[in-house]
Amino acid sequence: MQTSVTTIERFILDQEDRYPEATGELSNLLYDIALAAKIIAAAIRRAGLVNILGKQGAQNVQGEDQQKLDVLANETIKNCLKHTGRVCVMGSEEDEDIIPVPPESAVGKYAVLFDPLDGSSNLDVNSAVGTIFSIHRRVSMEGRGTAADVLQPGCQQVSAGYVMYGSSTMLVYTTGQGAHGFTLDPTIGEFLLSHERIITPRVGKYYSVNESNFGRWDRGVQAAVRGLKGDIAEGVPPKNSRYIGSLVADFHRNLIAGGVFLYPSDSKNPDGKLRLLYEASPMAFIAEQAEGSATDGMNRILDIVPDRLHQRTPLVIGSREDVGFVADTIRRVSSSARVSGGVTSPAL
Ligand code: P6P
Repeated sequence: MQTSVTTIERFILDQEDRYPEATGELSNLLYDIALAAKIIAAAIRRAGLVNILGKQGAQNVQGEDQQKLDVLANETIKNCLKHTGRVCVMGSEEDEDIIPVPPESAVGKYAVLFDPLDGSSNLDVNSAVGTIFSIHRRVSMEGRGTAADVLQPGCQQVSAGYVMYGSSTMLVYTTGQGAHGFTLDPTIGEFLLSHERIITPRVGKYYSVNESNFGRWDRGVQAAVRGLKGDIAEGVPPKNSRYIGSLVADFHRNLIAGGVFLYPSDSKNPDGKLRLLYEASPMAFIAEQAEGSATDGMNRILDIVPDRLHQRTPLVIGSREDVGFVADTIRRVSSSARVSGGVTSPAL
């Protein structure tokens, strides 16, 4: 039980003190993001009362119906970051192109990518939604940031995190010194340390996947999911199914309790549905910092070199041994198909 009271600001400063060369810019950038999270949380908490639920009446770059809160969250994050002088460029799920820093603002050394409100289709049914962010150090030498500053592999992230707007509002982040969770105390408007150095169980209780896609998966994925629930001899001890349809909520439950989340590629989404830069990569950084792991089914997410801002990827993430089981099963089925000259395409 946490007894001492540590705000996220104090925690970030204490972590920064370990690096004499730290300038404080990253710490201040994390404060900026925490501020945006408080503003978004307040809007979500009263959304049902001020007619802010529902569709914006427009579609985002992904072709998805924008919720009013999607737009609010996106604008809030941009407005909290663009004038600080800590950012050189931003990328958002809601914006087709990279977002330059306004000409009147100073330019900083960080590139920030974010999914401002992931799972927002759950808002109208009061289910958990989240914000996901990823921070890179710029690679361009001067001036306004460029696409190169955001198109970096996940292993180059300097920080990543998410905010879960659930029964309580939690912010979980890492700067490569472990994954740490803070719970918002709305009575004082502070994120307080509640989960220091999160370690996810090596074997999880849950598996999380949208099984309605089963017929569209290749045979390796089908075998892996059947193995996770104990349907096949080569399986693992059967796990319980939990799937909310909100990446942040499904990931957070599995991070704390142990489990594996899968969004595989399928015949409808051949590259997977989730986005690499502002969903898979930041969550993979956190998972690995919590002694878990994250792959695209076979390969480490953090090693993938992106070439497009909204690039998608299959994702298998969570408890290390469960993620490994999925990869081993996919390899086993693929190799036996090669030997028999069979196919691994969807069985149906
Ligand atoms: P499906 C939400 O739209 C999202 O991007 C993730 O938060 C979530 O994990 C996934 O899509 C759910 O997708 O196809 O199962 O509804």
